[in-house]
Amino acid sequence: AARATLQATPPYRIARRRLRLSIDEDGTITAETAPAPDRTISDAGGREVLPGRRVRGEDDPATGDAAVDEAFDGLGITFDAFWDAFARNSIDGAGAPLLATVHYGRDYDNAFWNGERMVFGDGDGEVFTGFTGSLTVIAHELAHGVIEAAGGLEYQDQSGALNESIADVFGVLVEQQHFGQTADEASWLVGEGIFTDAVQGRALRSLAAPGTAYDDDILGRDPQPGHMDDFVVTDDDNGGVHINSGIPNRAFHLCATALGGYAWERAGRVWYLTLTSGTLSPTADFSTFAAATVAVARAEYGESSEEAAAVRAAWAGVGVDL
Ligand code: ASN
Ligand code: ZN
Repeated sequence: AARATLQATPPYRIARRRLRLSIDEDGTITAETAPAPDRTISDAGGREVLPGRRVRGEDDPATGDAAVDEAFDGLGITFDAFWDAFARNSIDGAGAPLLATVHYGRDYDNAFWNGERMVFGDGDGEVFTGFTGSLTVIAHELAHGVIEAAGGLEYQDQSGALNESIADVFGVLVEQQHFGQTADEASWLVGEGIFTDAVQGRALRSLAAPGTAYDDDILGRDPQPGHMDDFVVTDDDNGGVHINSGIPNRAFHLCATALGGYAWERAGRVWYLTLTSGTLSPTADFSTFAAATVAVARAEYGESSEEAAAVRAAWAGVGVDL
C-alpha cells in the first residue's frame, strides 16, 4: 500500500505569513494565519559603527553566538506578542523588517533604538553583562520603534518620560505574554538578569515599586519616583526621562493589578490604543496622556466600566491630575 507522508516543519512559512494551529480545552482545532517577522541581526564586532556585518537573517539557523541568537529570538517573541495582543504587524503595523545590531562598542553598558534599528552592547562585565540577556530590554527597544511609528513622544521632560514608560510597559507585557503570567504573578521588572553578580540589584527598573530595583555601591540607589510628589526636576537625561518614567510606570501597574488577569488584555489594550489613536500629541505631558487613557477606557469599555474606574484610580494613585 502506498503511504504518503506530509512533512513540514512548523511554523509553516508561506510568503511572510505562518499557519498556526491551536487546540482549545474541548479539542477544537483552529487554524489561522499570522504574519511572520523579518529579522536581520548584524554584528558590530566591538566597534561603534552601524549596521555592522550581517550575521543572521530570517531563515538562517542559530549562529552559536549568544548575543546574536538572543536578539533573534527576543525579536521574534516580541513580534508575536504585539501581533497576539494588539494585532500589530511589526514596528510600523505594516510588517517592517526588524533590524538589530549586537556586540556594539567595547564594554558598552546600554542598548538603544536609533530610529531605524535596535542596538545592544555586551556590557562591561563589571556591572553589566550583555543587554540581549533580557527579553524585557529587547522588547523595550522594539517598543521605542512602535512609539515612534505611532507618532512619537518627544524625548524630553514629561513626554520623554512617557516615551520611556510606554517602552517599559510593553517590555514587561511581552515577557508576561511569553510566560503566560497574570498581573499578580509577574515580576514587573525591566532588565532582570543583565547585572553581574557583583551588583546589589534585581533589575534596571521596577514598575511595581519604582526606586527599589537596585541599591548598589557602584550604581547607587534606583532614583525612580512612583508619585508626582517626588517628581525629579533635572537637566540630566533629557530632563530625567528614565527617572520620572517611574510615575506613569507605577500608574500602569496600579491599573493592571486592580483589574487582575492578563495585563495586556485590558490595561495594556487601553495604553496601546491611547498610543496609536493618532490623536496623542508628541509633546503630551502626564496629565494629557492620563486623560487620553481614561477617554479610551470609557469609549472601549463604557463610561461607568470597571476598566475606566481602574484607569482613573491608577492616575490618582500616582498624583497625576486628569
Ligand atoms: N537604554 C536606553 C533606552 O532605550 C538608551 C537610551 O537612553 N536611549 O531608553
Ligand atoms: Zn528606553
